[in-house]
Amino acid sequence: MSIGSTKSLTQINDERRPRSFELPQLLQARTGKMTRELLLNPGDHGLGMTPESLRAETTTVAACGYCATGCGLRLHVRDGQAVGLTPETDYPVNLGMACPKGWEALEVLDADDRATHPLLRDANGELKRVDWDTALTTFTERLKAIQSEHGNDSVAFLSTGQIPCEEMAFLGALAKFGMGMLHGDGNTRQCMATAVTAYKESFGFDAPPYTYDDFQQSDCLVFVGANPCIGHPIMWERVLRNPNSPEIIVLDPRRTETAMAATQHVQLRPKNDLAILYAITQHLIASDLVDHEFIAAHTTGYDELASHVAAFTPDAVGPAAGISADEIRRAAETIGQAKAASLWWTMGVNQSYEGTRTAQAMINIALITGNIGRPGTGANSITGQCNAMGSRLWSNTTNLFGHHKFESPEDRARVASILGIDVDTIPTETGWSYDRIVEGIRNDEIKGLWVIATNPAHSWIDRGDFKVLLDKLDFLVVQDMYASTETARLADLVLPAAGWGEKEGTFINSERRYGLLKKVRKAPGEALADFQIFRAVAAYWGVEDMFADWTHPEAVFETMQAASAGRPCDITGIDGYRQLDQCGGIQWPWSREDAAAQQTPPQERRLFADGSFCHPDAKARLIVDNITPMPEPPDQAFPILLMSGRGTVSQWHTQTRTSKSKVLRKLYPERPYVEIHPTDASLIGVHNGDTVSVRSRRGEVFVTAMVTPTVQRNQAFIPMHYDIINELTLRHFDPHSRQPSFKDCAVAIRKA
Ligand SMILES: Nc1nc2c(c(=O)[nH]1)N[C@H]1C(S)=C(S)[C@@H](COP(=O)(O)OP(=O)(O)OC[C@H]3O[C@@H](n4cnc5c(=O)[nH]c(N)nc54)[C@H](O)[C@@H]3O)O[C@H]1N2
Ligand SMILES: Nc1nc2c(c(=O)[nH]1)N[C@H]1C(S)=C(S)[C@@H](COP(=O)(O)OP(=O)(O)OC[C@H]3O[C@@H](n4cnc5c(=O)[nH]c(N)nc54)[C@H](O)[C@@H]3O)O[C@H]1N2
Ligand code: SF4
Ligand SMILES: [Mo]
Repeated sequence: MSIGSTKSLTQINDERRPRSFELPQLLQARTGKMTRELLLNPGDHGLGMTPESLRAETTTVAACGYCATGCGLRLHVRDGQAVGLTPETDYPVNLGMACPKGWEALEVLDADDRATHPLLRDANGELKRVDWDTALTTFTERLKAIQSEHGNDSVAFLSTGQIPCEEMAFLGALAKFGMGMLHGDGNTRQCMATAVTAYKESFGFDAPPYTYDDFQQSDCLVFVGANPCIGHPIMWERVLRNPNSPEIIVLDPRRTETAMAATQHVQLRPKNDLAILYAITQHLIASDLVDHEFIAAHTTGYDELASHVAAFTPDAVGPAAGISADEIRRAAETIGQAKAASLWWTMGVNQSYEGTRTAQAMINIALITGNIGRPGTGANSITGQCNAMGSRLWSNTTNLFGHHKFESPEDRARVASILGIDVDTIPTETGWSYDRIVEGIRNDEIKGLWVIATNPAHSWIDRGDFKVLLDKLDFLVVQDMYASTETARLADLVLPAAGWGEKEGTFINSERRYGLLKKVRKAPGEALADFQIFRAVAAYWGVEDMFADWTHPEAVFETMQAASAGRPCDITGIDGYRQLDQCGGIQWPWSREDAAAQQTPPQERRLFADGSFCHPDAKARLIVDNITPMPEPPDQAFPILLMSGRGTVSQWHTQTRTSKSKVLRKLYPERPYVEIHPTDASLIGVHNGDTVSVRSRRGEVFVTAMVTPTVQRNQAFIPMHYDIINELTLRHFDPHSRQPSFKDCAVAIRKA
């Protein structure tokens, strides 16, 4: 059965569709071969429709562009434009379901504040419309001037988990190999860096082992710092389909929708996860609920683990963590006695100053109980953005293209030969992490910044400080779908980008599935796909020969396939976009050998079934560490611990997209609000709906009080979707992953 389309992607590819914006004729003369080709095929690169099909109606399936669930959406196309969509019933991810963001995905493309033309800040400090030639000439001249004055490394980029793999790959290769940058990172640092570091150290590779079927196969699911009812509602639907009446253990300081559905809600005091997980481990060992055979055959470090956790008895840990020792014992016994236990985590773990070790404490529990590689098991990090997984593999930031190492001469030589580039263009060290790039701006080491598909003036921790730093830059380029984002408004140059639905490529979802993004809409005005912008930049920068083969996304996909060969993420067996389309996406790995043995990839595949991990000795590492004190605990002046996170299913991050849908706007509170406990509210004379001041050592904001017992006493919660949130947050990071610890800072709340 072909899930992809009534009309296959390739058929659509072979035909033509109305032209998107065409780069002006004069570029042709200026920049040679590559741009000439852009001119001939603007915006299309093989996704066109014939005049006949313009009249015809057709449908085609594409992966959603919001969260990492990666639902398949069937797009209804008329006259070459998608006019509606429905969740795809046969897509293996969502089985006919979608959340409101998915349903409204087309609506937000028509917003009035779409970036439709390049904008350049003029002598009066105003952003004014310019043509692409001026934009790209200015981009090149300004950044080259900065590099020649301050060195190549004084220009950096911040990328994203929300553009297709092929675009990330292009950006990473262009910036680092073509433009000579050393430093580039992405918003995945805010999101997945902890999981990446934890997996790399424990398994030897950044390899989330699960498949969504595991939600249905477990008889014990443990969610730590995860609220899938709001963040991943369609994954949660899979939990609801679980026929085993599973135990659901939720560790969350708040009584979230997910916690309400749990059989055991461990309502801990924030940031006591590591101690509690060690106490669970201690009790598992003390009760002999561990799998000695698995431990001996497939892990190292068990003795150190056992002696490290010995002091973390449930009695010693419970009261200080705000829970009872019995709750810990019950959770441990439930996990230890389950036939198939799975442990899932998201931002309550990743965004923490000891997140890496906390994630590894979960990995340890899965390993010592033999809960890995079997249906319904795993230590499973749930991904956030639609293509955060792609960013982890292909963005050329924290690792060299395709999880190679910048530091390794063999890896550099391999990547250089696959890309057909001079090995000397590849940096010999990993560039700075996001926070270090930000410090680089403070120290005048970074003078030029190129921001693509992320909105850090809202989302970066302690954004008040960050916005001041952005002002220090000599040149800030922002490439976004919307010209109105907090960051775009601060830019010197805005490059207008096509968005989801207006271009093609692949996203990798949370269960390692490559899904297809399709072009079913024409981008507004002169907006170009990021892919095309990168091609044009390459041409203006004078490195188009280096990217001569990077003509269209599927060509880059083939290069990614070559780079993946023989690695844990091998995708050499995928028969191009056509097969991705037919199968409803394909999980990595799918090697040439896999494909030779079995024509069609099975739909639900998990890793480590053979107990063989990616370290040279094939064994997983059990890693433990000391507990770290909270950097800014509540005190008399700032007595409340502030958390932040997802507010509703209908809001996405900094709201550049979701606030543009009338339907979605009806589904969330317009004004920013803070959730506070009824007792705390009555102590300061605050009623539900009052305006309150929330003040931290960084800033003060005024929001509506939402008085609710879902938060505990002396704790509060503000959704991250309102730009005020990061006025308050404290700039601190996990030392191993450098991920910001967004969910803990001290505030004072009073009636305004
Ligand atoms: N609707 C919607 N869905 C989204 C997104 C969105 O913006 N909107 N964003 C996507 C992205 S990029 C991401 S990363 C995911 C995030 O998905 P989640 O991580 O599930 O969402 P959060 O609300 O950030 O955090 C999860 C929970 O961590 C809890 N928490 C806070 N501090 C602690 C602690 O110390 N310990 C524990 N155990 N828990 C704690 C919070 O109370 C919160 O309920 O969602 C994705 N899905
Ligand atoms: N306090 C607090 N802060 C947080 C968090 C938290 O829990 N608490 N969570 C953090 C997490 S997990 C995340 S992932 C980040 C998210 O933070 P951001 O990445 O800053 O948030 P988004 O709103 O998703 O920004 C994506 C931008 O890309 C643009 N865009 C979308 N598609 C395209 C495209 O195809 N091309 C181009 N060029 N642009 C496009 C959108 O218009 C938008 O401006 O926030 C982090 N910040
Ligand atoms: S759950 Fe995620 S992938 Fe599915 S429709 Fe909603 S936003 Fe899109
Ligand atoms: Mo995220």
